[in-house]
Amino acid sequence: MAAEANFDGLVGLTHNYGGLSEGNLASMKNQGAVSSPRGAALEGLAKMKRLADAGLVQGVLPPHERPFVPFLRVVGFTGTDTQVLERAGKSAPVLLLNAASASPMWAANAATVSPSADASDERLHFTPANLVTTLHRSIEAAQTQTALARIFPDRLRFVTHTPLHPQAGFADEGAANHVRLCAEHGAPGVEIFVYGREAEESWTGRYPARQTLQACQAVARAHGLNPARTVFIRQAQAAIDAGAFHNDVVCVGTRNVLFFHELAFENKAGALAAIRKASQGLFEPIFVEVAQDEVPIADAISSYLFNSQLLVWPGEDRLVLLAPEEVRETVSARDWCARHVAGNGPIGRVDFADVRQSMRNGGGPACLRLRVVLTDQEQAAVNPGALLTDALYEALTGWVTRHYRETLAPFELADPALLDETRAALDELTRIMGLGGDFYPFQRV
Ligand code: SUG
Repeated sequence: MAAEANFDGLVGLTHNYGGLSEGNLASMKNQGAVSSPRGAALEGLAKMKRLADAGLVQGVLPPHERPFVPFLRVVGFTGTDTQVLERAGKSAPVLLLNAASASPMWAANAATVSPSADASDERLHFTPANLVTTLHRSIEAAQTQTALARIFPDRLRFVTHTPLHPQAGFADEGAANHVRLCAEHGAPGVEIFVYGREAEESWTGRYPARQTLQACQAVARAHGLNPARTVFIRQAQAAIDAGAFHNDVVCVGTRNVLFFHELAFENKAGALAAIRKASQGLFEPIFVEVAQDEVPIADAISSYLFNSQLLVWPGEDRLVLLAPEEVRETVSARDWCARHVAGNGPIGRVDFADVRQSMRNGGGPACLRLRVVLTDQEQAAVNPGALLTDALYEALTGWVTRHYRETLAPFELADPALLDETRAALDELTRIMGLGGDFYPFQRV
């Protein structure tokens, strides 16, 4: 047996609105707003707990060390850690914002994952995303690689690759641009990689295209995927221009169901034909397309209808869509959901999660999780400290309540007390989750 586990990024202590992501409309709009790190972390934990309580396998990916002083040293700041922080805060506040983002919370960008059923060596493969398009996210890959290697330690079953070469031609944003369809999670599937541009092309879009075809091909090669079961699809430039900075803002799929907006792909007919062809003999794909007339792309992007978790829910025949609260508040998206559920479509229920703190940075329920299909044996080989039990949930909510600030304004990121608070908290977290006392760079000096 195999199950699709969701590993959610635990929101870090520096969660803030830095306005760092060009083309991510929510991030741009909320720049400078006061955030609630504690509220954000508790919202995320509540979502994890809901899935665990329903009987789904739920994992946790730890936050990264932020503000990340080693990055500030690389860009020329010197002195004690406190001095580095103060100097950066005074003379280069934007660099400090980049060093302090809690962006690793969006675990869909942590890595691309291929289940063992798809890989030629029958191991489960992870390629941490290099995230080179944005400065603040390009800092993530090394720690993500460490985290995956600690959480999935068994070398006979799991492979954590080195991130792709960190250059624009290999720009990679991980599972946010990757969809896997299959008959059952444990059966061989079709892996769909969605890219915005090619490495050599001169990009003329309004906003950056964060994923290249060449990055997708490199990941598929490294994972040993069957070329006949692998599809590369180009994202529509119109979608990126409208604010779909990742494909998962306009598309999500699970099992044999692909749920997407009419304007998601550059050549829709070609994309669907390629998926049909790659699925032959494995399963019949079901396409649930939402027309521009029903939900205009601007509504899809502001509500994050497609950035929902599409789940095989224990005890239910049809799929469950766990959508952000904002879908309920957007008439076109809400009405579409009501019509679909009332019909015979593959989605039988739409439920809502309040992840507003994350949404204000452009991160919906689906951004917050990395899906990992695990066979029973693989699940037994996962570091148990990273799997959400009632006890871990209690420990983490207590830890958040003790250590996280209620509010945080971007100018407060230079506060030396914040650095001490984050380090004390993360040090304790490595014990709670059994990650080892040398998990974070600050623990190794
Ligand atoms: O990469 N926001 C993230 C949101 C990631 C959403 N993930 C998926 N779609 N899978 C990003 O743009 C904003 C940070 C700031 O502005 O402070 C940010 O990084």
